Amino acid sequence: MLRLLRTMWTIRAFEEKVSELFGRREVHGLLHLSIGQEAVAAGACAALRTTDRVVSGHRPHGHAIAKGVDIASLFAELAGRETGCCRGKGGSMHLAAPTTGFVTATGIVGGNVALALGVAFACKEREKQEVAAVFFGDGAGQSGAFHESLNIAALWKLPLLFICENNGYAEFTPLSAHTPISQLARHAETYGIPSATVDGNDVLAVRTAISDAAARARAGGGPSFIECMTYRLRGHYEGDPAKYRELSELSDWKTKDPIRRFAATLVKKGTCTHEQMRAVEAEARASVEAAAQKASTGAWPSVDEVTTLVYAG
Ligand SMILES: Cc1ncc(C[n+]2csc(CCOP(=O)(O)OP(=O)(O)O)c2C)c(N)n1
Repeated sequence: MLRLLRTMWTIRAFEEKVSELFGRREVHGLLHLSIGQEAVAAGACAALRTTDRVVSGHRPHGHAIAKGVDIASLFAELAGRETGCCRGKGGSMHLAAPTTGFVTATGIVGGNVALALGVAFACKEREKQEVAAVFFGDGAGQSGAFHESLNIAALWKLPLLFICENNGYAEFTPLSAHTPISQLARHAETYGIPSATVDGNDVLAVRTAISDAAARARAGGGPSFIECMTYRLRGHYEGDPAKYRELSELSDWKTKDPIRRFAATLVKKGTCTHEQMRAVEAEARASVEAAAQKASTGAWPSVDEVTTLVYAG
């Protein structure tokens, strides 16, 4: 329980620090924070093994942290330093750390689902009971790649977990304006894929749903679709004034903050004390500060680096 809480606090502290560094122009590029959605990343990755593979999208920090990617290498990546997990060439939307099982993130909305299909195919071919999981938003659910991937994953019984973070918006467009389907999990039914819609702000509900899906995939049962209902407490990108949503909606979701809610439940149940809760938050914040400090001393890439590992068509 404390580990789940620590993961969520680490993600929150990391993104708050990133926001601060962005304000100081020490972190560059377009930033999409997942503050408010931490329970999905923490709950899902807690149900996966190190050898399982994760693919993420344009809002990937939480998924990378929960999958065990070194935080200092993430800070360095966002700052464009050579010590970054992609030598500073990927930035926020293109993180990768394959040794942790975090295969990649990509800014191509929906494209990540098709990439994960390939990863799941490789997992099946290797016959080591590994599973692949892909995180995507409700907006990605309207892409052709998403539907093609559901079809092939079902047809070939691939060990792929479709994890939809339904936060009610695609950029500035509410769900009701981009699809007539209110629950994306219903798409899974069409392809005969088992699905569940869970409270994405309840870390234990997410973990249980992903554990069940992963067990099914390992046993040869093919893909599953888990829709996690959640909300981003920040704008679509850092700096987004978010005028497209009511303040009352935001304040309502703040009362469902996944971290504070989980901490309160643990104290209420007597699983831990208020002091232990505060200590977990303090430890997470200290580790994030130390990682940011370490990253800030990383070397900048040499000029030669500019042309390595870069493909231009
Ligand atoms: C193929 C493609 N089309 C459009 C965009 C621009 N874009 C970036 S984020 C986004 C919305 C994604 O919404 P959703 O999938 O719900 O994820 P969320 O931002 O809510 O996490 C869009 C359309 C893109 N990056 N890639």
